[in-house]
Amino acid sequence: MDILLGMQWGDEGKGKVVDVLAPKYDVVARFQGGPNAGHTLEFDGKKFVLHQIPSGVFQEGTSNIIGNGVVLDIRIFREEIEKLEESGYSVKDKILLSKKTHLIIPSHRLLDAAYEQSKGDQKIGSTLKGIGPTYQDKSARVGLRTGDLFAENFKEKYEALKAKHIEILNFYKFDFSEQLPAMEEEFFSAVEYIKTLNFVNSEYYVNDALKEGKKVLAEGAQGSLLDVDFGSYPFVTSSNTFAAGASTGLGVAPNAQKNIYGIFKAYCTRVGSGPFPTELFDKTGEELQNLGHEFGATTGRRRRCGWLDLPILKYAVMLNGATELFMMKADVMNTFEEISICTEYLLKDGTKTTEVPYDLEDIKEPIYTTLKGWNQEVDVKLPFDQLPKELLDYVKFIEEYVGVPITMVSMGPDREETIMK
Ligand code: 2SA
Ligand code: MG
Repeated sequence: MDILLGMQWGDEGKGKVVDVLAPKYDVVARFQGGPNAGHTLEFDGKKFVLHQIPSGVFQEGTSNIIGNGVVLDIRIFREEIEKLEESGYSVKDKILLSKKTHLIIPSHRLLDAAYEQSKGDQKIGSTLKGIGPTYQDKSARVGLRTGDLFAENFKEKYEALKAKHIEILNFYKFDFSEQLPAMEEEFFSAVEYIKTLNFVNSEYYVNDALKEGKKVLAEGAQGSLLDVDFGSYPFVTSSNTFAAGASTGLGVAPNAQKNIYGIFKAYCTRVGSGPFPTELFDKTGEELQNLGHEFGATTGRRRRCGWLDLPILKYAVMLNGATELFMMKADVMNTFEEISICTEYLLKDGTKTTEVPYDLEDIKEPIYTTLKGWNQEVDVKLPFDQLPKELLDYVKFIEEYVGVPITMVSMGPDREETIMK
């Protein structure tokens, strides 16, 4: 099994890469996260944002799995499927669901909002999709799974969980009376719809596929710095976003992993709160934001922007065992005369380090190396080794620092704007 992961704070361009790679795979599987993800795919002049549907869905003959490690909002899921079907893409039959996937119920979303509200200026900047509360219930062993939808007493189980949530909402004095009924109506209508989809024992399905020699791609969501264990805790999401998450989120043993593709942007972005060492608050930051159209694909929020951070990239390479890297959105810096890269941190105690510290807030400032920009439009039809010298120098500098080859450079959102080594 191969795994594709984000090496930064999400939004590295994973959707585009899966779409480019998908023709090589028989199975594409999501293993963590949920509707907080926004994977953007562009082809034939059309743009699609997938939140819960795996990005292999536009390929003929590909099975797309929602793994046990995912948290699923069936209302959003249904809407996504129906929208694609209406635009003429038959996707319903290409999707397979695990019965062990946890359900995001309407009150999970309300809890997400209540928790964020209670945090004041310590907000995580959650997408408010109910991700945290759903994983919380999973760990607390009170959650509901898609397999429960078929139980005769599903309504009872649902009401019991909702009652617990309402107690907490009342504790936080969170007013939910207006929103909840409409959300529930949609939810129960989606329940009937979801039951008509294809359910499988996905751990058997994926392992059997591997045994038969089929190619499986695990599609990560968010990024390594949002991982609940290794990210900038507590400003993280609630799942394991790094490579090991693909094992727990699909039931595939660690020794079955082969290629691990690490996706990173030629610069950095972060949406939501939390530390971001190379964040730029100047004109360059604004330029990256504008030229890169850096807005959240799920919430529309403005993404914070900054220079590429190599200690972080190297940390992500280590945690994930990345075997190759894909550099995305290099075209955004086509007009830059100079490009800075962070290679080290100066800590508040006066020492320097190339390691990611326990608390990113301990960093006083990043130390940069400045390289010459390529400062030109790049012909996307060029072979890799004929790319502008400064762009190749940028690639080489990163490769030497992190010790893993960059085998693809993306120079635009379209499938065609992809240069492979
Ligand atoms: P949550 O909703 O509980 O998982 O939020 C916790 C933190 O994780 C961040 N997070 C993300 N960061 C980048 N991209 C994500 N997906 C969307 C996208 C985000 C959007 O593709 O653009 O549209 O805003 C994503 N999902 C979660 C989040 O900002 C919190 O910091
Ligand atoms: Mg995204």
